[in-house]
Amino acid sequence: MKLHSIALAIACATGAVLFNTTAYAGGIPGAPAPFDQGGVRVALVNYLSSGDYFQAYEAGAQKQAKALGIDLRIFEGRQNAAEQREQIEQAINSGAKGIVINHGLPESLKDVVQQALDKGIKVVAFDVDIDNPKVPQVEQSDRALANLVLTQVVKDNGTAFSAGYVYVAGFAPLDRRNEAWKTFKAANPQVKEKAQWGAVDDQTANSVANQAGAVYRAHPEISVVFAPYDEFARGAALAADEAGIASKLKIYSADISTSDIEAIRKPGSPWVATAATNPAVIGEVSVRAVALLLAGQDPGHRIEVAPTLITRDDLLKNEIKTMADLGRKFPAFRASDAAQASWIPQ
Ligand code: SR1
Repeated sequence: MKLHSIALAIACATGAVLFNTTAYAGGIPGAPAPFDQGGVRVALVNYLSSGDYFQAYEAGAQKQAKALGIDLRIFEGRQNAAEQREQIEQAINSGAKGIVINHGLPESLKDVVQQALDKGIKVVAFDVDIDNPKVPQVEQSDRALANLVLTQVVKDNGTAFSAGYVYVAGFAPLDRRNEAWKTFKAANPQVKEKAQWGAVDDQTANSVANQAGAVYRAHPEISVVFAPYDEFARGAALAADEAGIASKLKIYSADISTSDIEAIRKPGSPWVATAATNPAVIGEVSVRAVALLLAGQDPGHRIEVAPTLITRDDLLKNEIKTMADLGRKFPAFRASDAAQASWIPQ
């Protein structure tokens, strides 16, 4: 077996994907150590990898890593807390100087993260609260994100309606969005939540669609669905189409991707608004944050990227059909100045 095939076989067995870097493999002229030499090893350990959001996040992380001359090893997420712990241990033993943790269950990660920190490895967490002052937290201002889209809910539907809510507890961004939803309901007592459902698995949209079909049959009075994760919204919309009730329902979500844009733009789509950042930009920010730590610089403890509200009308009026079109209209979808420094190449 050739060396490349052996490396590939190991990567498949461990869930790791290896990428060679080229852009600044020999180091960035004028950058602080260790980036002046290049070849800095960093691991990205995911809890979830399926779905548009996480694929775009990984692509953004890879792009920024390449620009920094980082040798990024990506561990695929399989919604398995024990496996994610093992992957972090593998990252520690592989000589990684930095680790980015993307989602996960805090209780199963805190001690293994401490092991990494004790070995001098720098750690950044995206959307999982490691609760450690040494671990910067990247997030998308989730309460603001939920409030943006709930403001649109009121604009479109007023403050008296029957709602369905898609939620799964235990994921930091969903829990933060849930706080905003609870506050919203308390402030608007005529908003009646008739049903709550949800699933996060490797087929999230289909699982949510199956549940939503039963909910719509049991509660035909539901006119608004708050589904603050694009896979949730995709499932809620699929079930509405299948039940033939798309024209009576409005679905509000979080996140955006080219295929989400296509689904929202579809004639008669019940999915009418979302609040989102560009997940590729969040991946870039996460890698820059760990790079700053490695260079002895401070990215700050809370690194927030502000979301933008996008309505179906915005997409149609501005002929936005892809994420690239969205970036042309909204600069926040092109780049973020979070965790930036003059020596970091874009
Ligand atoms: C299961 S958690 C899903 C969320 O994680 C990211 O924050 C995305 O915004 C997505 O909505």
